[in-house]
Amino acid sequence: MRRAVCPGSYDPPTNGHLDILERAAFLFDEVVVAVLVNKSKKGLFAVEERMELLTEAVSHLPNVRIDSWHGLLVEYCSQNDIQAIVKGLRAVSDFDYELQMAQMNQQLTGVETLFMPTKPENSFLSSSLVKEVATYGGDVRHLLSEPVHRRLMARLARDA
Ligand code: COD
Repeated sequence: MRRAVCPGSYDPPTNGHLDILERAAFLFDEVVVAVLVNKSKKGLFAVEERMELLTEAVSHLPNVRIDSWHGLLVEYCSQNDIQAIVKGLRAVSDFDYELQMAQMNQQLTGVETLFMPTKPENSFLSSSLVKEVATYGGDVRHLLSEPVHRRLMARLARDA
């Protein structure tokens, strides 16, 4: 079985993430979406909440499941018999950081990373910018699934 992982913070999942997950699901027998902790980012949603949002967002993809992990990504791959890491690339700035991680991960256990170019309409889209724009009252409805948008608005209203 060809199994891949799409790791990320997913805080929250955007339409850019979802596009990569759909395309990975087409290429692999099974795709695991792993919510990991990026220590350089402060989270808005708890890991469990992000998993709920992702579960709803990929309900139309039968070969995709959601998981979480606190630790090294390569360790997760080894423990779950995962042969490939799939990452979305938006711009050259993504590439610098992602290449470094891909090479480190390859060097650690031999696991390969495959890069998938984002669709042009999603190339500016990040969870961080969506949160920032929404915090200042900007409309981000078209950048998120309806349930994610609803939960984001509720969370920002609660924290205001
Ligand atoms: N279009 C296409 N792809 C996108 C878009 C978009 N609009 N937005 C994001 N993506 C891609 C990102 O490029 C990334 O590949 C993935 O989706 C997830 O993005 P984020 O922002 O949700 O997640 P990140 O970048 O914070 O995730 C980083 C990890 C958590 C994966 C990383 O820190 C990690 O592997 N941590 C675990 C600890 C570890 O193993 N560290 C050593 C690394 S060498």
